[in-house]
Amino acid sequence: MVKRSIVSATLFLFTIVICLLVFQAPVMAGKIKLNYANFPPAPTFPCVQMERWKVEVEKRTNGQVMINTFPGGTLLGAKGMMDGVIAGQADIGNICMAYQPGRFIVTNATSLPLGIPDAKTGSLALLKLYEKYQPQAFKDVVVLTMFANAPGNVMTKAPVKTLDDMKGLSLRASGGAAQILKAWGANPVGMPMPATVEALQKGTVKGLFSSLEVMKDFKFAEYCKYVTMTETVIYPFAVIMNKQKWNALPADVQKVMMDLKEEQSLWTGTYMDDQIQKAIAWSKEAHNVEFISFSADEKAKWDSKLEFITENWIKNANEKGLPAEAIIKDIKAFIQ
Ligand code: DTR
Repeated sequence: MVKRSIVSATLFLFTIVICLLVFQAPVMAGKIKLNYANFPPAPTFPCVQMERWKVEVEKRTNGQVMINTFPGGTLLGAKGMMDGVIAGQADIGNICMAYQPGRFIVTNATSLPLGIPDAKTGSLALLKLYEKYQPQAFKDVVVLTMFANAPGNVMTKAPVKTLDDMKGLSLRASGGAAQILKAWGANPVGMPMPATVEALQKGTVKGLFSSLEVMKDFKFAEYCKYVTMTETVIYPFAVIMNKQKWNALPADVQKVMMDLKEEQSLWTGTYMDDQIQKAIAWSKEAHNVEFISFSADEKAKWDSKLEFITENWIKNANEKGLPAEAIIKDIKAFIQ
């Protein structure tokens, strides 16, 4: 009887240990926990790439690292992201550099009207530029990857076919894009992307300027029945990590993250370009959106209005002691 009880108790304990090992293994193994902050809502491309990176890092470190993701500004918002990561409020964060044109002068050169054709090209050109010039703006963080959205287009409630149609039109734009809309005669209104839904509903803005995946991701196609294909400028993004947290990581974990740097950039650019195609098809089918393309003459007219932007950037960057012409030349070469 006593022998039977001992056997049962041993079996019971054995089962518990096995269950704990099987079900708790990832938790127990996840010795390093990192918080990753992001500013836009979960379904948008900056957050989709964040989830992909989390999965890859956890997998490639065999559960040694656990990443907790915070989309939608739940840990840090767009403007406070860089300083929040430097201060350690989040271990990792995603910044849109174009929201702070004066802070990231070198990398923001990729958001000049230089003819970057898509997100994949933009993402890799941006990363190459960063690697070559190692800008001072990033001296207090470690860059985990960089990527870009696709070129911006004008999404509106009423059709825009010529520069005359743009005159005085209130359009949402963020960061450096405001001067583009101004140069085209529109009235740029700055606001975060999520606030644009309400602004379109209330009529405070008559449209927006951004990459076209937002037609689907934010359902802007419900309000904007017209898209003018200006195909102008990308926005550069960076994923940055707190330096102390980085220094505390084991070398094998650091290697996993560094090996992912370019791969993640390429993955995100490719994902974004794909989303653009899906958003265009969905906007046409589900919401009957009309896409307006320019003749070569009309396109030249719109582009010529933007030439001063690159000229001003060169002047400003030269004054700051940066090799402005070389940076522009490099971006053009990277695009090729
Ligand atoms: N065009 C910029 C950046 C951007 C493009 N798509 C998204 C989605 C979510 C956040 C930012 C962006 C902008 O208009 O903010």
